[in-house]
Amino acid sequence: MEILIIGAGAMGGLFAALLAPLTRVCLFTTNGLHADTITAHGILLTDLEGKTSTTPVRALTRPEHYRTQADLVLICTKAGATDAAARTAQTLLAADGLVLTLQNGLGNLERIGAVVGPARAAAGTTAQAATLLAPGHVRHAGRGPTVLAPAQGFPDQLSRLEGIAELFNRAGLATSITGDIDALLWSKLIVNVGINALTALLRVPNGSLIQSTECLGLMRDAVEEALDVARALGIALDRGVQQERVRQVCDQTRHNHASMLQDILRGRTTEIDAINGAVVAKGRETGTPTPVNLLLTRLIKALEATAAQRIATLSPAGTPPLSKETSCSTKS
Ligand code: KPL
Repeated sequence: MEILIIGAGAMGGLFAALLAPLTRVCLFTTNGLHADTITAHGILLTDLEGKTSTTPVRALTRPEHYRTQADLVLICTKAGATDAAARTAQTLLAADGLVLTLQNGLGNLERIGAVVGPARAAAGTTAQAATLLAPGHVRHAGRGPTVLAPAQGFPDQLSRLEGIAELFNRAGLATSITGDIDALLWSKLIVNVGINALTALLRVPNGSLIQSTECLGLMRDAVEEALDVARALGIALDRGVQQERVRQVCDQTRHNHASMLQDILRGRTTEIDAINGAVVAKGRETGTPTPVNLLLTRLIKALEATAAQRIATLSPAGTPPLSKETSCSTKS
């Protein structure tokens, strides 16, 4: 199987390093430094036991340098790069090939399907945890299940997904298949709704969210709203099970810095629109109130907008006096 992985971040790098010994794998990234480092030195993987190994993988930054056609395009980019990744996939995918998104958030599958054709786009979720330590250097931070699902209305994708799942399993990526794509994507969304924005705003690891009643309450409220929206859309998810799952993920990934926190710390645009913002948008469509998710979305957008002015520490001379332009006066 000829696999093209788009996105050379932590997850793209992990899948590439584990799949490349079994089949032909090429990485596509728009980041020249990442591509050059991977082409020159391969992917350096620090495994769960702390041992390192290097896997040779070809990396490209330009679609025209891919001289073959992919049977599978795996999209592992941030949600903000989905449209560009779908356009790249469209030019490099074999006629009978499949694009599989493993991205966070809602809307990726639809956007990819709009470019490559809905019959050629499927989705999955993964609970593998990985951190990008440096260009081409990935730390495998935790094992978790990967689940794949055919897109609604395209059950014939199933046989190809079975072949992909078999390959992933041989690579040590425990993978199964479900027929319920909505429940799959929403139950992953709900985890991200509860954890990502709050950890980014509070600048804490995932585990901190379950250590105070204040955090637990905010997390529960955001998740409860997302469950209201899922119910309004006819997606059957058990409230108790979902709430408990978010709590468990916080516990199991207690030292992890969620991807949105990492984006904020790197001054990057986050996936807020595809996560809490998507809950707000679907809430509007279904007439379901989502005030907590709206506030979280607005706060993250405000964080993004003020990244350059962030105050990290109190200046040694103390707080500077307000200048005339910045001081506020109240006139009666
Ligand atoms: O998917 C994640 C993310 O960081 O995006 C979780 C599950 C919250 C793990 O950190």
